[in-house]
Amino acid sequence: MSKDKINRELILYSFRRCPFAIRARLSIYYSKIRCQIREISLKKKPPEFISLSPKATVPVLLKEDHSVIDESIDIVKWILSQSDPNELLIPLHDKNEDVDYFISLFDNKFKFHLDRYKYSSRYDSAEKNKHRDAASEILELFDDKITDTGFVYGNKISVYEVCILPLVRQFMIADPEWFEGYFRFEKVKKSLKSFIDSDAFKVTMKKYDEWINDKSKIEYFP
Ligand SMILES: N[C@@H](CCC(=O)N[C@@H](CS)C(=O)NCC(=O)O)C(=O)O
Repeated sequence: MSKDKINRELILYSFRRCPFAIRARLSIYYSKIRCQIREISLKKKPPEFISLSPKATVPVLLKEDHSVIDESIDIVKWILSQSDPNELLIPLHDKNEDVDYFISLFDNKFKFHLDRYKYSSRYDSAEKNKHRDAASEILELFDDKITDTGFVYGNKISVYEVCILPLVRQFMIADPEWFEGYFRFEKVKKSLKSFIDSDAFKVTMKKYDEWINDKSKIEYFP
């Protein structure tokens, strides 16, 4: 590979509020690896971003060798395979755990109902509560997995919380009053609250100016 093809730094294309980008930033935070961050507009995606990954969804990680990872779960696994001081990936090595299946349940089925609940006016307003209840059924499975320690695996945060809680947060935000008053899965509620109160989350939600092109200011995360 020619020298000019090598980036000196990892570059993450991100969007602050996207739950998948939050997941990727959290894993970078926990890896203790620093990367360049480019906060982009989803309404006006930079051409460079689209050419790196034509499906054009955030997050996208551009590696030092110029290869691209454009699925959040793959960014989580890759960055933590480089450095995982908090051992977040441990459940992946436990043959009694099906981490990929459980997270994909949230990425697909849960996200499907979440979108139709949170953005019901774009879909079918009459079906809003039906989708809320279908998403709640999946959250019940998450609640069942949370142990007395308050965590899914062992007594600390793992890849489960990093990947799933950003999506649960979206569910809460769809109707905070309903969530506070009527959502009945207390372990999920508690887990979400301590996640939102954590330093990791605060750092992960830091605001950056929009990146437009190579002339924009270089920003770093964390
Ligand atoms: N499966 C993808 C999903 C990423 C995704 O859907 N991101 C949304 C934002 S939350 C996005 O970029 N949508 C494209 C758009 O809005 O144009 C992943 O996990 O990385």
